[in-house]
Amino acid sequence: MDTRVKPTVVKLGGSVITVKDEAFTPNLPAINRLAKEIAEAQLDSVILIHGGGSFGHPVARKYQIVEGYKTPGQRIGFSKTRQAMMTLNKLVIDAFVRQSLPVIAVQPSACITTKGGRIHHFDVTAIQHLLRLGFIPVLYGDAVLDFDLGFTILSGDQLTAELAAIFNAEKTVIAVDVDGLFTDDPKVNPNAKLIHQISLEELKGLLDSIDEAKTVDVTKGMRGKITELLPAVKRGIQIDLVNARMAGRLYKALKGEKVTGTKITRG
Ligand code: IP8
Repeated sequence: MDTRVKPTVVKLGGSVITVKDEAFTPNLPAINRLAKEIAEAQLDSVILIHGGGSFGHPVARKYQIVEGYKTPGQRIGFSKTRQAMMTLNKLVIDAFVRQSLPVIAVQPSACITTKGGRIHHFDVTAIQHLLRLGFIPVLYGDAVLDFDLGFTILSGDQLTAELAAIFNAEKTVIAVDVDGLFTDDPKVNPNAKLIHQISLEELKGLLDSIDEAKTVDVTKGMRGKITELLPAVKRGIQIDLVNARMAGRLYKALKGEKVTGTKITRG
């Protein structure tokens, strides 16, 4: 039990672990492969977070959970959003246990309260204790209680940045369904180039030009993702964006090997 080990924070994007445009459809081969890649990386300390994909987002959108409590009819939507996330979380947990990784689900809505959509109170006692014992805490974007809004949606990305900062992460790897950040939208502009490395300053300039994902995400696609991650970068935590649809990229990023992707650094 070594309390000095800095954890690696890994976020598995919902677009990787689910089939994004088919409601409640997990991408089980991807979940199993990613569990295997993380197991093979043999890291000393890991915190895992996953997104909502086609589980959390469609339900949250239908009941307008991110906007907060307005009508009693939304309450069942809050329950269903939480239930959808627990269902997806169970699939993730099952896959990791099959790889003999000691994962423990930590329910974000039970230890986090937000204020105006931002994390306000976060009881990390259990996560701290789990890490000390060598477990892998697994959290996820969730429907949470909010001091101002009644309730809202906490994105896995805000949670990732917060955990990386609180636990002073060794590094943070974000597994997405694209190769990384591009100079322009590669689907529209064939001359768009992958940015291999970018500093905080350069990133701020680029942010305005990043197109919002045209998907059912209630937590705002790529621009939202990067904006959420900025506080961790500001604290000097390196962020690696890799395409986890491609076998082996997450593994390489975890091991610090040369890999196609975008490295975001403070300096
Ligand atoms: O997919 C949001 O988490 P994200 C999860 O990381 C829900 O943005 C409940 C929609």
